[in-house]
Amino acid sequence: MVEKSMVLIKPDGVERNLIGNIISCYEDNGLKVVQLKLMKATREIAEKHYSQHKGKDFYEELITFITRSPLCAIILQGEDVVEQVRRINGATSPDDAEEGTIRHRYARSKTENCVHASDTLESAKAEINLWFPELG
Ligand code: 3AN
Repeated sequence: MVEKSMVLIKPDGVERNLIGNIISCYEDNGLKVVQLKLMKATREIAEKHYSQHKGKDFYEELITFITRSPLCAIILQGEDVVEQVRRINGATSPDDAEEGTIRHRYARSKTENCVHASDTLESAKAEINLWFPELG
């Protein structure tokens, strides 16, 4: 089924001029960019996005990181897009990410790992509403 997923190229990826390379990884796998914008996340949106991590020891570091400079919010569309994007991104930590994945190539740590992607279709819908409220 053709579905949509939400991707963030995080501040580290934008700062290091990796937007083009990262988007190519998705497009080369047949996924289509259907929405894209550069924006600086407010603390409010960052806290909503990472609400399931509130209270964890890395939470403040994560919020500071994701709000420090502009990120690129993208909606990708394609067959089994949620699963595909997570495979293309690779594991959260660059030490665990499989060769050929975005995080294996570009991530520097568990926090500065270049990309975020929705983990289920349900979270994709919620994240699209959060990051692209103007589409509602
Ligand atoms: P993923 O983005 O691979 O789905 P999640 O949802 O478990 O990973 O975690 C969300 C984000 O929180 C990760 N992308 C990463 O930036 C950060 N994170 C997760 N675990 C850690 C950790 N142990 N230390 C630092 N940051 C973490």
